[in-house]
Amino acid sequence: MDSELQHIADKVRSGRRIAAAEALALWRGAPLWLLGELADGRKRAVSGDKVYYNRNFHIEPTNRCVFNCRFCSYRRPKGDPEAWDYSMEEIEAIARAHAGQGMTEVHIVGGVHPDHDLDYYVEMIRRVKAILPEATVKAFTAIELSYMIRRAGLSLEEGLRRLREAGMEAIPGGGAEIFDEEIRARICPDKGSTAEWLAVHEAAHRLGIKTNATILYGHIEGVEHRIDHLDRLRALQDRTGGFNAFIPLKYRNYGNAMSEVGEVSVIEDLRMLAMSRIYLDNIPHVKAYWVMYGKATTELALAFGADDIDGTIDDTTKIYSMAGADDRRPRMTADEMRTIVRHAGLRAVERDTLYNEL
Ligand code: V47
Repeated sequence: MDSELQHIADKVRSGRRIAAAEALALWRGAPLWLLGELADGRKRAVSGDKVYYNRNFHIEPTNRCVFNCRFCSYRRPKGDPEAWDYSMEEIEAIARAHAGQGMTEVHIVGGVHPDHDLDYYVEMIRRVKAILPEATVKAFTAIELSYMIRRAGLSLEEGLRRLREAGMEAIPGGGAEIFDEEIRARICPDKGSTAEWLAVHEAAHRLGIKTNATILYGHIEGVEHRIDHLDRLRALQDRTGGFNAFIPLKYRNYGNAMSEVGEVSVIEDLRMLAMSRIYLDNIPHVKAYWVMYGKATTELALAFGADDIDGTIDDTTKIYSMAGADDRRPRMTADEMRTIVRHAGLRAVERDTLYNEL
């Protein structure tokens, strides 16, 4: 191994922060086993031999959306046979179908609907929370939030406060895609901007609302854009400390306007996961979202820095099945999740949304 790589590896092993240029050198020069060793070391320093999972389900109120992201396989225009737009009663019925089953989290995200206002979303959260008072509502991507709050003519803080009063206790990491403005303009030209995404999370953190972060990788971006994305998250986390988890999302190419772009390999997935753990020294959890990787790759991911595999899902999200994920009806029991963790030689721990151990 050359001396530059050796020096960077030693820095990571001793828990020191690496710079963006060092991360690029590591990415370009390090074999997979080295990234795995370094990421596993960082993971163990944070969470030992634990791997977290939770009991959750999703509500996706609509796949109509004012934005038209080229990577999205999910959006449908009004009137399309595959478009859905649930009424408040249908949303309540989904919540009711999951009551009394030990669910600790309801994850609500969907398209950015053209007609609904902030009051509608406040009411939605209130009704879901009334049915599942024991579950944490983790709701709306920063893009949805920015749109609904701006439309209401409120500041981000005012809007987030209203949603929190209704029962929104955490914010998921979607909508981040890729922060580099040029690449973002090519894959989702009309979507809410990088600055908007970061501003919503910063405002939430100021109010004490914990959030997650994602990256959409493996399309037309380069490694330097991935590192830049991680770097902007690390800088925000230095200021606020409000991110709980980072979730690298692999671009899937089925049924969207960028289908000619291939999908990256499992090796690339593991390198991305490891680099996320190594670079994000201030975000405690790195999630291998099993719905996106599939179960086999999720097991592998646990040797590359991930300490979380997300939840039971119960076939309630279509984002990935519509984009080509192997699992068309994603669902796992808590026992299956524990088995995956055991296969990786680690210890499964059930958590709630805020990583309290249950
Ligand atoms: O923002 C959309 C991604 C995200 C595709 O916070 C695609 O705990 C790949 O953010 N190929 C939404 N990805 C999902 C998400 C998420 C999932 C699980 C847990 C959490 C959390 C957050 O899905 C979107 C976008 O980046 N996405 N289309 C696609 N074709």
